[in-house]
Amino acid sequence: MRTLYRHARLATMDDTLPWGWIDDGALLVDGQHLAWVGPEMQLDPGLQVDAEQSLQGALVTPGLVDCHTHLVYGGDRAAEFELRLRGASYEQIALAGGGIRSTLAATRHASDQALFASAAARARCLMAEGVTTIEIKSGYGLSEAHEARCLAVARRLGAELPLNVRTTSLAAHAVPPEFEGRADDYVDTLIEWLPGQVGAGLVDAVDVFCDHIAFSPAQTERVFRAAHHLGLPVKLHAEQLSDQGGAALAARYGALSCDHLEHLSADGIAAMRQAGSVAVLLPGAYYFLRETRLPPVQALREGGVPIAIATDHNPGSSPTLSLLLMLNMACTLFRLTPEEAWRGVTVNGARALGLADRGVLRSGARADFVVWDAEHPREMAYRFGHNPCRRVFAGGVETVR
Ligand code: DI6
Ligand code: FE
Repeated sequence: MRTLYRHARLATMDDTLPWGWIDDGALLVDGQHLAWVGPEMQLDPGLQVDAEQSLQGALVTPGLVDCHTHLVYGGDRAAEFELRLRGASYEQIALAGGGIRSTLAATRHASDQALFASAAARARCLMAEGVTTIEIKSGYGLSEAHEARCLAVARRLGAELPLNVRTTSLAAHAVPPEFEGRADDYVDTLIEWLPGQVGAGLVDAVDVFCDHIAFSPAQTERVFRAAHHLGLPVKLHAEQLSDQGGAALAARYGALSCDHLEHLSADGIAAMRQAGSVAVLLPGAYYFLRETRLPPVQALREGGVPIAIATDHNPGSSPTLSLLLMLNMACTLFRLTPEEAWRGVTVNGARALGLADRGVLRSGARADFVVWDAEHPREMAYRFGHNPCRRVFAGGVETVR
Protein backbone atom coordinates (compact mmCIF):
# COMPACT_ATOMS: atom_id res chain seq x y z
CA MET A 1 0.00 0.00 0.00
CA ARG A 2 1.49 3.30 -1.12
CA THR A 3 -0.10 6.50 0.19
CA LEU A 4 0.99 9.98 -0.79
CA TYR A 5 0.50 12.81 1.71
CA ARG A 6 0.73 16.13 -0.10
CA HIS A 7 0.93 19.84 0.68
CA ALA A 8 2.50 19.70 4.13
CA ARG A 9 4.86 22.10 5.83
CA LEU A 10 7.62 19.65 6.70
CA ALA A 11 10.08 19.99 9.59
CA THR A 12 12.01 16.88 8.57
CA MET A 13 14.86 17.40 11.12
CA ASP A 14 17.30 16.50 8.38
CA ASP A 15 20.49 18.35 9.28
CA THR A 16 21.22 19.92 5.91
CA LEU A 17 18.77 22.79 6.53
CA PRO A 18 17.51 24.55 9.68
CA TRP A 19 14.69 22.32 10.95
CA GLY A 20 15.13 20.29 7.74
CA TRP A 21 12.43 22.67 6.55
CA ILE A 22 10.40 22.11 3.35
CA ASP A 23 7.68 24.70 2.77
CA ASP A 24 5.36 22.73 0.49
CA GLY A 25 6.32 19.10 0.80
CA ALA A 26 5.07 15.58 0.24
CA LEU A 27 5.58 12.22 1.99
CA LEU A 28 5.21 8.92 0.19
CA VAL A 29 4.44 6.12 2.65
CA ASP A 30 5.06 2.56 1.46
CA GLY A 31 3.97 0.09 4.13
CA GLN A 32 5.77 0.91 7.36
CA HIS A 33 8.36 3.17 5.76
CA LEU A 34 8.79 6.46 3.97
CA ALA A 35 9.61 5.83 0.32
CA TRP A 36 10.09 9.48 -0.63
CA VAL A 37 10.16 12.87 1.12
CA GLY A 38 10.68 16.19 -0.63
CA PRO A 39 9.24 19.36 -2.10
CA GLU A 40 6.01 19.08 -4.08
CA MET A 41 7.83 20.60 -7.04
CA GLN A 42 10.12 17.59 -7.23
CA LEU A 43 7.36 14.98 -7.16
CA ASP A 44 7.57 12.56 -10.06
CA PRO A 45 4.53 13.48 -12.22
CA GLY A 46 4.12 9.84 -13.27
CA LEU A 47 4.11 8.53 -9.68
CA GLN A 48 1.60 5.70 -9.14
CA VAL A 49 0.05 5.46 -5.67
CA ASP A 50 -2.87 3.62 -4.05
CA ALA A 51 -4.17 6.65 -2.19
CA GLU A 52 -3.52 10.36 -1.95
CA GLN A 53 -4.40 12.96 0.69
CA SER A 54 -3.78 16.68 0.88
CA LEU A 55 -2.68 17.88 4.31
CA GLN A 56 -3.69 21.41 3.29
CA GLY A 57 -0.57 23.11 4.50
CA ALA A 58 -0.52 21.51 7.97
CA LEU A 59 2.75 21.18 9.84
CA VAL A 60 4.30 17.68 9.90
CA THR A 61 7.23 16.53 12.07
CA PRO A 62 8.77 13.16 12.80
CA GLY A 63 7.07 11.12 15.54
CA LEU A 64 8.55 12.03 18.91
CA VAL A 65 11.00 9.77 20.71
CA ASP A 66 11.00 9.70 24.53
CA CYS A 67 14.38 8.03 25.07
CA HIS A 68 14.39 7.80 28.90
CA THR A 69 11.39 6.67 30.96
CA HIS A 70 10.68 4.46 33.95
CA LEU A 71 7.06 3.89 32.93
CA VAL A 72 6.31 0.57 34.65
CA TYR A 73 5.74 0.77 38.42
CA GLY A 74 3.10 0.47 41.09
CA GLY A 75 1.71 3.25 43.27
CA ASP A 76 2.79 6.87 43.26
CA ARG A 77 4.80 9.17 45.49
CA ALA A 78 2.40 12.04 46.02
CA ALA A 79 2.78 11.66 49.81
CA GLU A 80 6.56 11.90 49.46
CA PHE A 81 6.04 15.09 47.48
CA GLU A 82 4.22 16.49 50.52
CA LEU A 83 7.12 15.45 52.78
CA ARG A 84 9.52 17.25 50.54
CA LEU A 85 7.38 20.35 50.81
CA ARG A 86 7.74 20.09 54.57
CA GLY A 87 11.51 20.24 54.17
CA ALA A 88 12.86 16.71 53.57
CA SER A 89 15.27 16.38 50.65
CA TYR A 90 15.11 13.70 47.92
CA GLU A 91 18.36 12.25 49.24
CA GLN A 92 17.16 12.23 52.88
CA ILE A 93 13.99 10.41 51.88
CA ALA A 94 16.00 7.88 49.86
CA LEU A 95 18.44 7.27 52.72
CA ALA A 96 15.53 6.75 55.14
CA GLY A 97 14.19 3.88 53.03
CA GLY A 98 11.56 5.88 51.17
CA GLY A 99 11.99 6.96 47.60
CA ILE A 100 12.77 4.22 45.10
CA ARG A 101 12.26 1.56 47.78
CA SER A 102 8.67 2.56 48.45
CA THR A 103 7.89 2.26 44.74
CA LEU A 104 9.65 -1.11 44.81
CA ALA A 105 7.21 -2.38 47.42
CA ALA A 106 4.17 -1.07 45.52
CA THR A 107 5.47 -2.58 42.27
CA ARG A 108 6.06 -6.01 43.75
CA HIS A 109 2.61 -5.87 45.28
CA ALA A 110 0.82 -4.97 42.01
CA SER A 111 -0.63 -7.67 39.75
CA ASP A 112 0.68 -8.05 36.19
CA GLN A 113 -2.61 -6.66 34.94
CA ALA A 114 -2.48 -3.63 37.24
CA LEU A 115 1.10 -2.89 36.20
CA PHE A 116 0.14 -3.16 32.57
CA ALA A 117 -2.99 -1.02 32.92
CA SER A 118 -1.23 1.80 34.79
CA ALA A 119 1.72 1.83 32.37
CA ALA A 120 -0.61 1.72 29.34
CA ALA A 121 -2.55 4.73 30.66
CA ARG A 122 0.72 6.65 31.01
CA ALA A 123 1.90 5.56 27.56
CA ARG A 124 -1.37 6.86 26.07
CA CYS A 125 -0.73 10.30 27.57
CA LEU A 126 2.67 10.42 25.86
CA MET A 127 1.21 9.11 22.59
CA ALA A 128 -1.49 11.80 22.59
CA GLU A 129 1.32 14.33 22.16
CA GLY A 130 2.85 12.53 19.19
CA VAL A 131 5.27 10.11 20.85
CA THR A 132 5.77 7.05 18.63
CA THR A 133 8.88 5.49 20.24
CA ILE A 134 9.71 5.21 23.92
CA GLU A 135 12.36 3.60 26.01
CA ILE A 136 11.19 1.93 29.21
CA LYS A 137 13.56 0.95 31.98
CA SER A 138 12.99 -1.68 34.61
CA GLY A 139 14.33 -0.89 38.07
CA TYR A 140 11.35 -1.05 40.41
CA GLY A 141 11.25 -4.86 40.68
CA LEU A 142 14.83 -5.50 41.85
CA SER A 143 14.48 -9.29 42.07
CA GLU A 144 14.96 -11.70 39.19
CA ALA A 145 11.25 -12.42 38.83
CA HIS A 146 10.01 -8.87 39.37
CA GLU A 147 12.56 -7.31 37.01
CA ALA A 148 11.56 -9.82 34.32
CA ARG A 149 7.90 -9.07 34.99
CA CYS A 150 8.38 -5.31 34.53
CA LEU A 151 10.36 -5.83 31.32
CA ALA A 152 7.65 -8.17 30.05
CA VAL A 153 4.99 -5.53 30.79
CA ALA A 154 7.06 -3.04 28.75
CA ARG A 155 7.29 -5.51 25.86
CA ARG A 156 3.54 -6.09 26.05
CA LEU A 157 2.92 -2.33 25.77
CA GLY A 158 4.88 -2.35 22.53
CA ALA A 159 2.89 -5.34 21.25
CA GLU A 160 -0.56 -4.02 22.17
CA LEU A 161 -0.29 -0.27 21.57
CA PRO A 162 0.68 1.50 18.34
CA LEU A 163 3.94 2.45 19.98
CA ASN A 164 7.52 1.26 19.55
CA VAL A 165 9.04 0.26 22.87
CA ARG A 166 12.73 -0.25 23.59
CA THR A 167 13.51 -1.87 26.93
CA THR A 168 16.44 -1.24 29.23
CA SER A 169 17.40 -3.37 32.21
CA LEU A 170 18.01 -1.09 35.20
CA ALA A 171 18.27 -3.67 37.98
CA ALA A 172 21.15 -1.48 39.24
CA HIS A 173 18.73 1.30 40.23
CA ALA A 174 18.81 0.81 44.02
CA VAL A 175 19.86 -1.88 46.49
CA PRO A 176 16.74 -3.88 47.44
CA PRO A 177 16.05 -4.56 51.16
CA GLU A 178 17.11 -8.23 50.84
CA PHE A 179 20.64 -6.98 50.10
CA GLU A 180 20.75 -4.17 52.68
CA GLY A 181 24.40 -3.28 53.29
CA ARG A 182 25.55 -5.78 50.65
CA ALA A 183 25.55 -3.73 47.46
CA ASP A 184 28.42 -5.74 45.96
CA ASP A 185 26.55 -9.01 46.45
CA TYR A 186 23.50 -7.44 44.83
CA VAL A 187 25.59 -6.38 41.83
CA ASP A 188 26.93 -9.96 41.48
CA THR A 189 23.37 -11.24 41.62
CA LEU A 190 21.83 -8.85 39.12
CA ILE A 191 24.62 -9.67 36.69
CA GLU A 192 23.47 -13.29 36.86
CA TRP A 193 19.95 -12.26 35.82
CA LEU A 194 21.09 -10.66 32.56
CA PRO A 195 21.59 -13.79 30.38
CA GLY A 196 18.06 -14.95 31.25
CA GLN A 197 16.60 -11.54 30.35
CA VAL A 198 18.48 -11.63 27.05
CA GLY A 199 17.39 -15.21 26.37
CA ALA A 200 13.75 -14.27 26.93
CA GLY A 201 14.07 -11.34 24.51
CA LEU A 202 13.28 -8.84 27.25
CA VAL A 203 16.15 -6.41 27.02
CA ASP A 204 17.67 -4.07 24.43
CA ALA A 205 20.19 -2.23 26.65
CA VAL A 206 21.56 -2.03 30.19
CA ASP A 207 21.63 1.01 32.47
CA VAL A 208 22.99 1.76 35.97
CA PHE A 209 22.26 4.58 38.44
CA CYS A 210 25.81 5.66 39.29
CA ASP A 211 25.80 8.15 42.16
CA HIS A 212 26.73 8.47 45.82
CA ILE A 213 23.23 7.34 46.88
CA ALA A 214 23.24 4.47 44.37
CA PHE A 215 26.08 2.44 42.74
CA SER A 216 29.78 3.29 42.64
CA PRO A 217 31.83 3.54 39.44
CA ALA A 218 33.51 0.19 40.29
CA GLN A 219 30.11 -1.50 40.68
CA THR A 220 28.89 0.20 37.51
CA GLU A 221 31.86 -1.12 35.59
CA ARG A 222 31.11 -4.68 36.66
CA VAL A 223 27.58 -4.38 35.27
CA PHE A 224 28.94 -2.83 32.06
CA ARG A 225 31.43 -5.66 31.60
CA ALA A 226 28.65 -8.20 31.89
CA ALA A 227 26.51 -6.26 29.39
CA HIS A 228 29.42 -5.99 27.00
CA HIS A 229 30.00 -9.72 27.24
CA LEU A 230 26.37 -10.30 26.21
CA GLY A 231 26.62 -7.83 23.34
CA LEU A 232 24.20 -5.38 24.97
CA PRO A 233 24.71 -1.61 24.61
CA VAL A 234 24.95 0.43 27.80
CA LYS A 235 23.55 3.73 29.07
CA LEU A 236 24.19 5.49 32.37
CA HIS A 237 22.40 7.69 34.90
CA ALA A 238 25.53 9.79 35.30
CA GLU A 239 26.53 12.90 37.23
CA GLN A 240 22.96 13.65 38.37
CA LEU A 241 23.64 14.52 42.01
CA SER A 242 27.47 14.46 42.07
CA ASP A 243 30.43 13.99 39.72
CA GLN A 244 31.48 10.36 39.93
CA GLY A 245 33.31 10.27 36.59
CA GLY A 246 30.47 8.06 35.38
CA ALA A 247 30.20 9.59 31.92
CA ALA A 248 33.86 8.92 31.14
CA LEU A 249 33.46 5.34 32.38
CA ALA A 250 30.34 4.83 30.26
CA ALA A 251 32.11 6.31 27.25
CA ARG A 252 34.85 3.68 27.62
CA TYR A 253 32.12 1.10 27.11
CA GLY A 254 30.80 2.93 24.04
CA ALA A 255 27.63 4.07 25.85
CA LEU A 256 24.67 4.99 23.66
CA SER A 257 23.95 7.80 26.10
CA CYS A 258 24.79 9.36 29.44
CA ASP A 259 21.74 10.85 31.11
CA HIS A 260 21.08 13.75 33.56
CA LEU A 261 24.65 15.21 33.59
CA GLU A 262 24.15 18.27 35.79
CA HIS A 263 27.58 17.64 37.38
CA LEU A 264 29.37 16.57 34.17
CA SER A 265 33.05 17.61 33.93
CA ALA A 266 35.09 18.71 30.92
CA ASP A 267 36.79 15.29 30.91
CA GLY A 268 33.40 13.62 30.78
CA ILE A 269 32.39 15.74 27.80
CA ALA A 270 35.59 14.92 25.92
CA ALA A 271 35.12 11.20 26.56
CA MET A 272 31.48 11.31 25.42
CA ARG A 273 32.43 13.13 22.26
CA GLN A 274 35.05 10.52 21.41
CA ALA A 275 32.65 7.66 22.05
CA GLY A 276 29.76 9.31 20.19
CA SER A 277 27.54 9.05 23.28
CA VAL A 278 24.41 11.21 23.37
CA ALA A 279 23.85 13.59 26.30
CA VAL A 280 20.27 13.00 27.44
CA LEU A 281 19.10 16.03 29.44
CA LEU A 282 16.11 15.62 31.72
CA PRO A 283 14.60 18.99 32.62
CA GLY A 284 11.63 17.40 34.41
CA ALA A 285 13.86 15.89 37.12
CA TYR A 286 15.91 19.09 37.36
CA TYR A 287 12.72 21.08 37.86
CA PHE A 288 10.97 18.68 40.23
CA LEU A 289 14.01 18.21 42.48
CA ARG A 290 14.57 21.98 42.34
CA GLU A 291 18.18 21.45 41.31
CA THR A 292 20.22 24.59 40.85
CA ARG A 293 23.21 23.21 39.02
CA LEU A 294 22.62 23.34 35.28
CA PRO A 295 23.97 20.72 32.87
CA PRO A 296 26.90 22.20 30.87
CA VAL A 297 24.90 22.88 27.72
CA GLN A 298 27.31 25.32 26.12
CA ALA A 299 30.28 23.00 26.67
CA LEU A 300 28.30 20.07 25.21
CA ARG A 301 27.49 22.20 22.17
CA GLU A 302 31.08 23.32 21.73
CA GLY A 303 32.24 19.75 22.25
CA GLY A 304 29.93 18.53 19.48
CA VAL A 305 28.06 16.11 21.78
CA PRO A 306 24.53 15.45 20.48
CA ILE A 307 21.84 16.46 22.98
CA ALA A 308 18.57 14.60 23.53
CA ILE A 309 15.66 15.55 25.79
CA ALA A 310 13.36 13.08 27.56
CA THR A 311 10.70 13.01 30.26
CA ASP A 312 12.55 10.63 32.65
CA HIS A 313 8.97 9.80 33.66
CA ASN A 314 9.18 8.15 37.09
CA PRO A 315 7.17 8.52 40.29
CA GLY A 316 9.96 10.02 42.40
CA SER A 317 11.86 12.68 40.52
CA SER A 318 9.92 13.40 37.33
CA PRO A 319 6.23 12.48 37.38
CA THR A 320 5.54 14.30 34.10
CA LEU A 321 3.74 12.69 31.18
CA SER A 322 4.35 15.51 28.73
CA LEU A 323 7.30 15.46 26.35
CA LEU A 324 6.00 18.76 24.91
CA LEU A 325 6.40 20.34 28.33
CA MET A 326 10.00 19.05 28.36
CA LEU A 327 10.57 20.91 25.07
CA ASN A 328 9.57 24.12 26.80
CA MET A 329 11.59 23.37 29.94
CA ALA A 330 14.69 22.46 27.90
CA CYS A 331 14.47 25.97 26.43
CA THR A 332 13.46 27.96 29.52
CA LEU A 333 15.59 26.12 32.11
CA PHE A 334 18.54 24.80 30.05
CA ARG A 335 18.57 27.54 27.37
CA LEU A 336 18.43 25.17 24.42
CA THR A 337 17.13 26.73 21.23
CA PRO A 338 13.73 25.44 20.11
CA GLU A 339 15.42 23.65 17.22
CA GLU A 340 17.96 21.98 19.54
CA ALA A 341 15.13 20.89 21.84
CA TRP A 342 13.18 19.48 18.88
CA ARG A 343 16.20 17.59 17.58
CA GLY A 344 16.48 16.31 21.15
CA VAL A 345 13.04 14.69 21.07
CA THR A 346 13.41 13.36 17.51
CA VAL A 347 16.67 12.52 15.79
CA ASN A 348 18.94 12.66 18.85
CA GLY A 349 16.41 10.82 21.02
CA ALA A 350 16.48 8.03 18.44
CA ARG A 351 20.24 8.07 18.43
CA ALA A 352 20.30 7.71 22.23
CA LEU A 353 18.50 4.41 21.62
CA GLY A 354 20.85 3.34 18.84
CA LEU A 355 18.08 3.79 16.24
CA ALA A 356 19.03 5.36 12.91
CA ASP A 357 15.72 4.64 11.18
CA ARG A 358 13.52 7.29 12.82
CA GLY A 359 13.43 10.79 14.25
CA VAL A 360 13.95 12.23 10.75
CA LEU A 361 11.57 12.36 7.80
CA ARG A 362 13.60 10.89 4.99
CA SER A 363 13.35 8.13 2.43
CA GLY A 364 13.93 4.75 4.08
CA ALA A 365 12.99 5.88 7.60
CA ARG A 366 10.02 4.48 9.49
CA ALA A 367 6.79 6.26 8.60
CA ASP A 368 6.37 7.71 12.10
CA PHE A 369 5.05 11.26 11.80
CA VAL A 370 2.76 13.79 13.43
CA VAL A 371 0.40 16.38 11.96
CA TRP A 372 0.12 19.49 14.15
CA ASP A 373 -2.31 22.31 14.52
CA ALA A 374 0.52 24.85 14.41
CA GLU A 375 2.42 26.93 11.88
CA HIS A 376 5.90 26.07 13.07
CA PRO A 377 7.41 23.62 15.60
CA ARG A 378 8.93 26.48 17.59
CA GLU A 379 5.39 27.13 18.85
CA MET A 380 5.42 23.84 20.79
CA ALA A 381 8.66 24.89 22.51
CA TYR A 382 7.16 28.29 23.33
CA ARG A 383 3.75 27.30 24.72
CA PHE A 384 3.34 25.01 27.67
CA GLY A 385 0.32 23.10 28.88
CA HIS A 386 -1.03 23.04 25.33
CA ASN A 387 -1.28 20.10 22.95
CA PRO A 388 -1.76 20.92 19.27
CA CYS A 389 -1.17 17.31 18.13
CA ARG A 390 -3.82 16.50 15.51
CA ARG A 391 -2.91 13.17 13.89
CA VAL A 392 -0.26 10.54 14.65
CA PHE A 393 1.08 7.91 12.25
CA ALA A 394 3.20 5.03 13.55
CA GLY A 395 4.77 2.70 11.00
CA GLY A 396 2.55 4.23 8.32
CA VAL A 397 -0.68 3.55 10.20
CA GLU A 398 -2.77 6.35 11.67
CA THR A 399 -3.20 5.64 15.38
CA VAL A 400 -6.54 6.06 17.06
CA ARG A 401 -6.64 9.02 19.41
N1 DI6 B 1 17.45 8.95 38.85
C1 DI6 B 1 16.26 9.52 38.97
O1 DI6 B 1 16.05 10.70 38.92
C2 DI6 B 1 15.26 8.49 39.10
N2 DI6 B 1 16.02 7.31 39.04
C3 DI6 B 1 17.28 7.62 38.89
O2 DI6 B 1 18.15 6.79 38.76
C4 DI6 B 1 14.47 8.56 40.37
C5 DI6 B 1 13.68 7.32 40.62
C6 DI6 B 1 12.78 7.41 41.83
O3 DI6 B 1 12.93 8.29 42.68
O4 DI6 B 1 11.88 6.56 41.91
FE1 FE C 1 15.94 8.04 35.03
